[in-house]
Amino acid sequence: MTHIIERIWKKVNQEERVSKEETLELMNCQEIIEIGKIANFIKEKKNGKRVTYVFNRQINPTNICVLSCKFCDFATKKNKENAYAMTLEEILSQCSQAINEVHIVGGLYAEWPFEYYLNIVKTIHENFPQLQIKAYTAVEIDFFSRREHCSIKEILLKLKEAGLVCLPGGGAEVFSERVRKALFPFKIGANRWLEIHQAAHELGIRSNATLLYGHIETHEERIDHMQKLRDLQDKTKGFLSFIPLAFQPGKGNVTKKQTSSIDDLKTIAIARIFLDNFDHIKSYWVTMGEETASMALNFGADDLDGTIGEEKIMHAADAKSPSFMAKERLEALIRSAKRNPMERDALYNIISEKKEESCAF
Ligand code: V47
Repeated sequence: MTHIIERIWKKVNQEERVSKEETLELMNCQEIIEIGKIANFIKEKKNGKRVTYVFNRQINPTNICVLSCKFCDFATKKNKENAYAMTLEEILSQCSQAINEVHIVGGLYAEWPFEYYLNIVKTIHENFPQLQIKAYTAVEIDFFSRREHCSIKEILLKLKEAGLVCLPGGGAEVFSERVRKALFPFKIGANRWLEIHQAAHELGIRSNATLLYGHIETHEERIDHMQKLRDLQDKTKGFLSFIPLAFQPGKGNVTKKQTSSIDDLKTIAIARIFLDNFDHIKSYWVTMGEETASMALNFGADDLDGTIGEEKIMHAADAKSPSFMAKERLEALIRSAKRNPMERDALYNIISEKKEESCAF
């Protein structure tokens, strides 16, 4: 066992915080199984053998976007053949009583006033009051606030009143000015993203956080990103989960290479070790693929998102995974990792406990 693994085991056993420098050393260490064991130890201490999943539907109301981020194959312009903008009726037709969460995220469409984005939340909430609405990334919230000339707090309060329960974690990409300038120069940077999530937490709106990795970022930039999230979580305790998103190369404008399973598992495990104040680490099968996503449940992840309905963002970038998953398939993937599947809602409340054969692993 290398020195760094021994040091991390010691710290974890003594419930001491792991530093950025140690985490970087871990990221460069080849002992992937040992790293996984440490992460799994932490995961089991936090939430035992259970792995949650959500019966949800992703809705992307439009792909028309004022931004032109170099890495994004989903966004387009109004005059393009693939451009679409959904009516409220079309959006409603994607909702149903059966699901527990809708996850709404889309382009920044200049022709839609904030009122329309607000109405999406209001209309869903009025028609499906039991359905939890997770909507709009910090990038969209910033767009609304600038166009409406009102504060982030006012925008968030209106959305909350309309029925929004939490914010998704998108738009964070990687908190590096170097990467922002190269890949998404017109999108908000780290400080604004963090300011918006802090404002949400202060209003009692929980949120998630993502990291887009596997493009041009360095290991150090990945850890810096997690450090900023850990610092904010210390202040607010408002984050629900952390979701590493493996980059899908799509048209190949940024890189032609897909991350390896080893990199995916290491990133999940390191997130579990470093983000000691996050309750949940999500394994996102859309970007990692089913097999790696299931393996990640033994590398520190405690949640497998979700049934989804029809995933569009990663599939615009040619993701090889399916675009939706049946509940039964999700449960089977969780069981194949020798974990106990439990359905949750958007806020991670357990909906039903599936007490099948308990898993000794
Ligand atoms: O912000 C865009 C990313 C995000 C690509 O909060 C890409 O529960 C990989 O944030 N390859 C949107 N990623 C999706 C997102 C999300 C997903 C699942 C759950 C939650 C949650 C949030 O997708 C964007 C961007 O970082 N993205 N293009 C791509 N080619």
